[in-house]
Amino acid sequence: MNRTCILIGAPVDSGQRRPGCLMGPAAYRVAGLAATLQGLGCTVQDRGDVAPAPVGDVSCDNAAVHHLSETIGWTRALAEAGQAAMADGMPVFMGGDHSLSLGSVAGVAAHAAAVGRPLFVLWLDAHSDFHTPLTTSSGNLHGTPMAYIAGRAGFDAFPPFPATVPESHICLFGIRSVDPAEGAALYDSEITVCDMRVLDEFGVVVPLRRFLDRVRAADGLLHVSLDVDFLDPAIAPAVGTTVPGGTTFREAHLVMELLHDSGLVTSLDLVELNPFLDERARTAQLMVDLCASLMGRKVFDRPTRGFV
Ligand code: EXY
Ligand code: MN
Ligand code: MN
Ligand code: MN
Repeated sequence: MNRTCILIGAPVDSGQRRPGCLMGPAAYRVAGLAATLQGLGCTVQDRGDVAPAPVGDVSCDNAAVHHLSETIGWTRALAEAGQAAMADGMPVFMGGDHSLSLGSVAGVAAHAAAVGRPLFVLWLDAHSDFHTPLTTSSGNLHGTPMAYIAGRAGFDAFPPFPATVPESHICLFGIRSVDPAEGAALYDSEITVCDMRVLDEFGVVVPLRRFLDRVRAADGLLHVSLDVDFLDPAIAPAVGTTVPGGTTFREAHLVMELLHDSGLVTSLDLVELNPFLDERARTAQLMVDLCASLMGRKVFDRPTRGFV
């Protein structure tokens, strides 16, 4: 795993209607994300907050969609920042709502294409985020990035996605809220869906290892998108789209620990933290601690002989 972390502030609030996600990057800084990663031996560069590129008026055929130009502006700016950061280390996008992944993954995909390596995406989320601007009824563009990344139609107003991620390279993990239009599109796709039913039945280890084996076999780059609502609301209340029945504290840490052990992760989104909804910063702190597990913090540095 690249030990140089490039922090990129993405105070994006345009992809949904409840204000507050724009405070996310500041909360991660106050919660000590940089110092935590440095304490684990990482080199950390904080490149500050990105600003959206100026975009004129644009429209789409769905009147429910709001803040389209602003979201396209973020997509452009974050794709550029992300592609540049990939050349220097592991970008960590501090959001910001999940519409930021329209840009972050576009930048990472452009880099992957330039270096000739396949890109894989692990989506840790309660939601599938598989709407297009034409199918969303909420009009909230944070529900669309997965469809953009997978090259679905309906994103004409957006910059063309640089290199579509094949569906067989995408894994949705932890999902438990899928709208009918998303479900129909997913049903006909080759995207791997590890919903909560799968995780209840098999735990997080087996399904995650299977996906990671595919990444390794293809010598792929791996982008991880961590939505706060992947976690159960009882441990992570600071998100506007809570869904009961999420992953527990230990399941989430175990996912991060397995990702660390794999050595495969090359970029990371931290999305949907709304510090205005937090309780004494416990969600922000948990997200920082999950990053620490991803970068190698261990409960105990046990000998490799195992536990028996
Ligand atoms: N599917 C719902 C919608 O499209 O409005 C909810 C989307 C929530 C998206 C959050 C970020 O994961
Ligand atoms: Mn606004
Ligand atoms: Mn999401
Ligand atoms: Mn979500």
